[in-house]
Amino acid sequence: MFWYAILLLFAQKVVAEPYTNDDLMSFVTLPDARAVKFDIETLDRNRTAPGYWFVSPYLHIDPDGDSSLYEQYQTGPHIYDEDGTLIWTGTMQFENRNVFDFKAINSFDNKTYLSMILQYSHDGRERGYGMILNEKYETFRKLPLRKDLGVFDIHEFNVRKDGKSALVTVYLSEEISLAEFGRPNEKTFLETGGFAEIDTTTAEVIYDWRSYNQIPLSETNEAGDYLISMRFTNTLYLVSGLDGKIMWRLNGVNGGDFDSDFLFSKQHDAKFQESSGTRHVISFMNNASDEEFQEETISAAMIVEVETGTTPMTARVIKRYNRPDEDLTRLRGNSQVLPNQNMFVCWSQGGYISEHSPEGDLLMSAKFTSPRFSNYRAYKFEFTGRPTIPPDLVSSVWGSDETNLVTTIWISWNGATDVASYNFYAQASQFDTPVFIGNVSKTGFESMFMASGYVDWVSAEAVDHDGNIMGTSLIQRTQFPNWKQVGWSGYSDQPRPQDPSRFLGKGLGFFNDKADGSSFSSSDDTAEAQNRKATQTLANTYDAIRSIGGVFALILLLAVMSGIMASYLLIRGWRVRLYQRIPPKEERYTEEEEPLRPDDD
Ligand SMILES: *[C@@H]1O[C@H](CO)[C@@H](O)[C@H](O)[C@H]1NC(C)=O
Ligand SMILES: *[C@@H]1O[C@H](CO)[C@@H](O)[C@H](O)[C@H]1NC(C)=O
Ligand SMILES: *[C@@H]1O[C@H](CO)[C@@H](O)[C@H](O)[C@H]1NC(C)=O
Ligand SMILES: CC(=O)N[C@H]1CO[C@H](CO)[C@@H](O)[C@@H]1O
Repeated sequence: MFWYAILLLFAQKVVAEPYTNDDLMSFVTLPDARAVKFDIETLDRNRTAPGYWFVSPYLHIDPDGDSSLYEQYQTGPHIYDEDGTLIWTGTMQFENRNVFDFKAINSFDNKTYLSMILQYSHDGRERGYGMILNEKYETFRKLPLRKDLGVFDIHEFNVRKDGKSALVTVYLSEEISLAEFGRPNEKTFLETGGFAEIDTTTAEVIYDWRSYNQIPLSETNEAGDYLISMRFTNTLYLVSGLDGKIMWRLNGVNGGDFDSDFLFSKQHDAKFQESSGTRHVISFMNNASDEEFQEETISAAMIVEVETGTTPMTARVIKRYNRPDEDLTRLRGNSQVLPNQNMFVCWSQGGYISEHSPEGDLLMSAKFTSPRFSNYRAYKFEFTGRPTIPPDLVSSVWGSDETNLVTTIWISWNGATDVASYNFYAQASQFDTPVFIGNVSKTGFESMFMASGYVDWVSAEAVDHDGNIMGTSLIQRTQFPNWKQVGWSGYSDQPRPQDPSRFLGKGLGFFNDKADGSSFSSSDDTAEAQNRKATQTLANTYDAIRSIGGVFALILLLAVMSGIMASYLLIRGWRVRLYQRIPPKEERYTEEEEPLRPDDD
């Protein structure tokens, strides 16, 4: 009995701390994807650099095994704007696989591409790839690592400026003899690190360097030498591109080869910022701690200047950007000097990122609302995304009788940057002309439009800031509930979709989330005026509560809406059930089947 009580207590404690899922965004238009939310703590819009955040949240650093439980996709490459609004999720494209070092690159034909490391698969069937995507999010290069170099390491996939080659880190288990330790007949396995330079067209290995150490990062300078950062020796090395010999050491066990005014430890992401003759400017992340030890109390992004032409050689710290919450980043992380000289830093755990002015002012800090996810590296880049897939649209209708039917349309366009607004159309049938039923500004990753009445064969256009049509959705049927179950009490057994052109003419109206009512036909008859007033109130209310977000807002909106409707329509027994049903693939119509021509009338 006693043990039973203890057990019960324990069970209750476990139950009392459940995982919630409101730390993830969800979308009507992309039901299979969830995206981490950002909690933005600091944002000085006037001084942050232009650009989007490039992040790749992961749950565990090693791939998770397969599960037969249904699970929405959550990890992989993502792009956000600086308000934390999702721009692109690649989680479905990369099947929830872990992705690392996701960034934008300008190494090919003057266009911006995306590069990343696709981690090896859990079942071992794939050994990982260096991926390069174009601005349509299509695969441009998929580069395997030569078999004898093991799996594609997650630390670095660095496409060189000319686009011809890329630097990758390599981890290998090598069997070595213990002869030099006085045991000539014994052998052991040693985990060794190194790097390889691979051809970005053929994946051929151009250069390959090994050490008996563990190497997180590398990059080369103009002289063709390689900068190596070893976190377990707290040292940066310059390795000759000619013979692989170590030319100098910065920091480390014996203090290195420099007269230096700073120390660092467990560093990550060392990069040449400038390199000319004997002077090098190097940025890196000084995390000052690892899982076991800590040497300082605060991690920092550092920029240091190294002079190799003097005797002794000198190393001076130029800038140091402390972690804003004054905590330690014990693993991973990176720093990026932005074109305007701001410093962008990823402190890794919990997706913590920050941006700093060159003077060291904190301009932005944000982290995932979810403590469950982390992010190895984050970057900020300007980018134009033009997906080939059309915008995703979902339309559904509800109501309790003919007087209060409402069609709700959800729209998103995964990866499209610069969308300003959406135009919506409905048709009387598959063969009728699309009729413009209204427009909304893009409000987030996903936008919503509501039309009074029951419209079907719905489609939308994405419009840019200059009014150009950027893309058109497929035509979707409006989903409807089981009318009996939601308490339908209209004249007919069940409602039928209305002809949107006749509809507009009669002034029954559609409403816009813009309060100017610009999409209404101008007639001064009283019913229309009343209708406009009502829908305008509704639109204003919708605007006001939109920022609250989520289901709560929707419920509130429904409550307000029923009040308004009751005031000018004869309402009997308003009973609304919110429902969503996503059409299975075969219910969707292809553009070839359904040419969509916007009607300007
Ligand atoms: C940002 O810039 C705008 C326009 O230059 C200015 O009106 C505003 O006061 C600035 N805000 C801050 C916080 O500096
Ligand atoms: C890239 O742009 C520059 C300047 O606009 C131009 O001179 C060059 O030919 C372009 N290169 C390619 C490959 O399009
Ligand atoms: C909707 O379209 C009208 C007419 O083209 C335009 O004046 C208005 O700005 C648009 N509204 C939005 C939110 O795009
Ligand atoms: C192991 C090691 O080098 N730790 C150093 C970390 O960095 C701080 C200063 O940046 C030094 O005080 C530690 O000795």
